[in-house]
Amino acid sequence: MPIEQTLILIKPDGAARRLTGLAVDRLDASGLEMVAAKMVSVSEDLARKHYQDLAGKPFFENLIRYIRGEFHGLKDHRILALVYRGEGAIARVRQIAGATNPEEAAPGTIRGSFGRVTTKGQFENVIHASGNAADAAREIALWFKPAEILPS
Ligand code: IDP
Ligand code: MG
Repeated sequence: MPIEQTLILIKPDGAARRLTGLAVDRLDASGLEMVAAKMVSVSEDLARKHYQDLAGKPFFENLIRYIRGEFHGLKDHRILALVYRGEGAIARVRQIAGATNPEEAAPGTIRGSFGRVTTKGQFENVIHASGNAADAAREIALWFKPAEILPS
């Protein structure tokens, strides 16, 4: 298994429901290493770049509002961004996170335990985790400067 880095965001529903510590606890328990962390004010531009591959999906505009905390009253649109590093980190964090749709996420995963689909159909799935190596590289470069990530 190669050493990988992956981007994690604690989404606004996770922050609002005080699940940040719990998510970090599960990530730490995996043995992967936290190598970057900061609070980020999510601009419209950053949100759209982060989710650029989903532009055109019917849920896209709500997704941009969601990640900016507009449904959860986040002050200054701030969310916690993290980079974890370790063997097979991308797939392992995806497994800890669970499936995209919280109703389909396995019990015991973060999304399976704590996510929900609102009555309006909005997925509230607590965390973002990079989907593959290409996404991870692009997303980490988007959210972090190289100097903000601990060297290996
Ligand atoms: P992922 O977060 O598991 O990688 P993606 O397909 O990359 O899933 O979608 C990014 C985010 O867009 C999801 O985490 C979720 O917040 C939202 N999303 C994806 N599919 C749907 C949908 O069918 N309805 C509502 N929101 C969705
Ligand atoms: Mg994705």
